[in-house]
Parts: sequence; structure tokens; C-alpha cells
Amino acid sequence: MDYQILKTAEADGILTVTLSRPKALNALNSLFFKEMDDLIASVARRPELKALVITGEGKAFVAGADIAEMVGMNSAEGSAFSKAGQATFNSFENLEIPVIAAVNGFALGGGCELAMACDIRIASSAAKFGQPEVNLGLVPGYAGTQRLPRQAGLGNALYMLLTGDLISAEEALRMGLVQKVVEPDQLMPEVIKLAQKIASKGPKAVRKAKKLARAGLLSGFEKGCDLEAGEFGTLFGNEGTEGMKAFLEKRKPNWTMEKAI
Ligand code: DAK
Repeated sequence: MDYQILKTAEADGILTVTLSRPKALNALNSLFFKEMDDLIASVARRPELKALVITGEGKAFVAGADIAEMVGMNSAEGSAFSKAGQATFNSFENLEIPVIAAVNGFALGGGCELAMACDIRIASSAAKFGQPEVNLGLVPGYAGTQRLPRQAGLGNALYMLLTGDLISAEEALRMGLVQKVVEPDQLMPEVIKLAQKIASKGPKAVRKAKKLARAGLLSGFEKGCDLEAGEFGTLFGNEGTEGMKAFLEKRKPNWTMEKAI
């Protein structure tokens, strides 16, 4: 499928996806969701990929769901738009490879929710975050009411959700909503460096760590520990054995199963 909104670039197993609809501040419309679904399916079919980076072109990461498209919808269309979007966000969050948001500018509404569906958020000092749906008489529809309290704490989340205020990247850092803030010109170099670092680790271990951390949050501590023990075991006679051997032999690991056994 040819994309009109998503621009992709790939190097060393790291796929960079740039949302490119800058005239509308990269607002999320139906075409975005169609392209994103296709992209997610193609990423899931490519085990050699090691990380995905997502960013926005221009002064916004994403300024929210496309208000101009939503305003004309009737109830059935609104419901279909909502269901399609939720499914896209869920499959995006459940990608096996790590996903890093390079938040270059406004991350508002659906844009803040998109960033929160990523595994790690690095923000430009120029970025602004917000859930301004209450200004429109709406509530977030892509799990913002659920992810924000988990990532930023209930008080901070409710402050943002109830006021609709935009917060700076530094405030987002203080809340735990982003993991690092860098100067605008350092955003992509820093994010790529981070993606490369993750890509150099055991690929199976990286995927399992992501899955386990997310699964434990949903299922609770005890169930999460059970899952962890099970996944831990699967790395023996496999990537984990190679990693441990490499440490003892003072060499770099070769992350292939064939070499590990
Ligand atoms: N949708 C469509 N167009 C948008 C947009 C958006 N969210 N945000 C900006 N634009 C457009 C503007 O209309 C303008 O278009 P033209 O007038 O040039 O044609 C262009 O982008 C540039 O914007 P501005 O001229 O406003 O730029 P400024 O720098 O002055 O202001 C701003 C930047 C980000 C502060 C401002 O544009 C703004 O406040 N934008 C709206 C932000 C917002 O309210 N975002 C939340 C959207 S609501 C659901 C699922 C999802 C949702 C809800 C329910 N279900 C599943 C049930 C999500 C809702 C949202 O995300």
C-alpha cells in the first residue's frame, strides 16, 4: 500500500515512521488509521525489525483526532471511527518490538494518547502535551483516561483531563509522562541512539521484557510473576544461554538461536 500520510525510513533494523500532514498539525483522520493498520500488519510480519520510532513533521507530533472530520459525523459514523481507532491503538501498543515516540511538538488529545501507546517517550523541549477534549465537550477516546493515570499518576492525570491545559515537556518529565527531554535539534539523534542501544540487546529478551511489563500491569503482580518465570525459562538453551556464555567467554553475544544451542 502506498502511504500519503506516513513516511517511512529504515536503517539497521530500526523503522522510523513520520506522520506527515503538517498543514493539519498531523491530526488523525480515517486515512491515517487505514495506513497505520497496514503498517502495523507489515511490521508484525517482519521479525528482523528491532525497533520502531514514531514522530511528526512540522510543529506537531499530533494535535489530536481530526476535528474537521469528526464534526460532520453522525452517531453511527462516530462509533465506527471510534472502534477503528481503538483497534489501531491496541494493535500498535501490542507490537512485539519496542516503540519509541520522538515527540517533536504538540501531542494533544489523540496525539498524547498515541505517544502514551508507545513504550518510551522522548520529548523535544518544544513539545507540549495535553488532553484538551473537555474544551470540545468530549472525553479522550483512545484510552487516554486509562493510560494517563497509569503513566503520570491520578492527580496529574485528572489535572490534565479536567482542565484541558497544555503542559510543557519539562512538566511532562516531572510527571513521568516522558522519560527524557532534549533540545529540538537533538531529538532524532538521541532517539535513534536509544533505538540502536535497544537493538543491540538480545532481541527475544527485549520483546519478552516489553510483553511482561505490560502484561503484569494488566493482570496483577502474582500473575505477572508467573508469566515472567515462564518466559525466563524459554530463554535457556536459546538467546539467554548465548548471552551468558558470551559474558563468560568475554566476547560479544551472537543473537541467533543456532549459535546459542
Ligand atoms: N483536527 C483538525 N485540524 C486541526 C487540529 C485537529 N485536532 N488541530 C489543528 N488543526 C488545524 C487547524 O484547524 C489549522 O488549520 P487551518 O485553519 O490552517 O486550515 C491548522 O491545523 C493549524 O492550526 P492552528 O492555526 O490552530 O495552529 P496554532 O499554532 O495557532 O495552534 C494548537 C496550535 C495545537 C494549539 C491548536 O491548533 C489547537 O488547539 N488544536 C486543537 C487541539 C485539540 O483540541 N486536540 C484534541 C482534538 S480532540 C474518541 C477518540 C478520540 C478522541 C475522542 C473520542 N473516541 C474513540 C470516542 C480524540 C479527540 C481529540 O483528539
